[in-house]
Amino acid sequence: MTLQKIADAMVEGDVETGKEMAQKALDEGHSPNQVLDDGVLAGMEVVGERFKNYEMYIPEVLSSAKVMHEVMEILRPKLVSGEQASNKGTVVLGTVEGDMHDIGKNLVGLMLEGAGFKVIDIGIDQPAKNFIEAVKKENPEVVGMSALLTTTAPKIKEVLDALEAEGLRDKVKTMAGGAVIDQAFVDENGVDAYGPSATAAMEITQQLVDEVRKNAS
Ligand code: B12
Repeated sequence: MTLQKIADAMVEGDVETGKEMAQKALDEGHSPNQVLDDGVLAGMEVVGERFKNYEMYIPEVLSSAKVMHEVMEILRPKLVSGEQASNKGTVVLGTVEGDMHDIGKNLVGLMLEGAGFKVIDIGIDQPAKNFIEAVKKENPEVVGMSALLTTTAPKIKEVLDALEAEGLRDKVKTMAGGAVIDQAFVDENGVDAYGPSATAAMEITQQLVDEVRKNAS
């Protein structure tokens, strides 16, 4: 089945097959979301498991990430539809300091853009001061933080503390996600919302934007 072949190509780090099968899946009538969920993310799940069990190592995982990137280039125009409503809300999005993982963050950004939000992606390995700078410059309703390592999760709290210190904590809502983040972490650290997936991020962002706008009016 074509979607399975995309997942296999992800695991094998086979860019050409990945791209070919993604195009074929779309031609066969699979929706871009199906290709994403049952092809790309299904493949990434296997990669994650194998990495955890030392059956795959960093260079191989990077090859899988490359396949994902290339397939996403095919899906991007289809996921980011015409629904670009500039007034829907702005999100500053970044991976916290010391953390280089960006696949999940990029996916969240892509889906949010697709849903019509303006996304300011400040990138990976971003210290709290860079989040603050972006908030001052872009005046977003929402700040989204990604962390995938036990060692970098505490950096989320640093961003929150910096927002507080700068008197910005009441002006924005915050959300966080990534492999080591869960509802308990978010509750304990005072983040406004936990985003388990890019799909969830779309709904959460809408709720947070609504809350900020309600409080401001
Ligand atoms: C790919 C990967 C890498 C790649 C990253 C490539 C890249 N460009 O991102 C490479 C090979 C570079 C890498 C390096 C390392 N990694 Co790594 N990596 C992974 C892996 C296999 C997959 C992550 C991924 O991309 N998943 C796919 C995406 C789509 O899912 P996601 O990230 O979870 O994102 C989704 C949700 O979480 C959510 N989300 C994510 N962010 C946000 C943000 C917001 C605001 C919201 C709302 C939602 C949200 O939505 C996303 C989309 O649905 C994970 C395994 C895992 N289970 O996560 C390990 C993993 C995260 N890595 C791990 C480790 C240990 C490392 C290294 C330390 C390894 C080493 N010894 O050097 C280094 C650290 C480098 C650094 N300083 O950051 C561990 C972390 C363990 C821990 N508890 O700390 C994991 C869990 C693997 C494991 N089980 O051991 N890694």
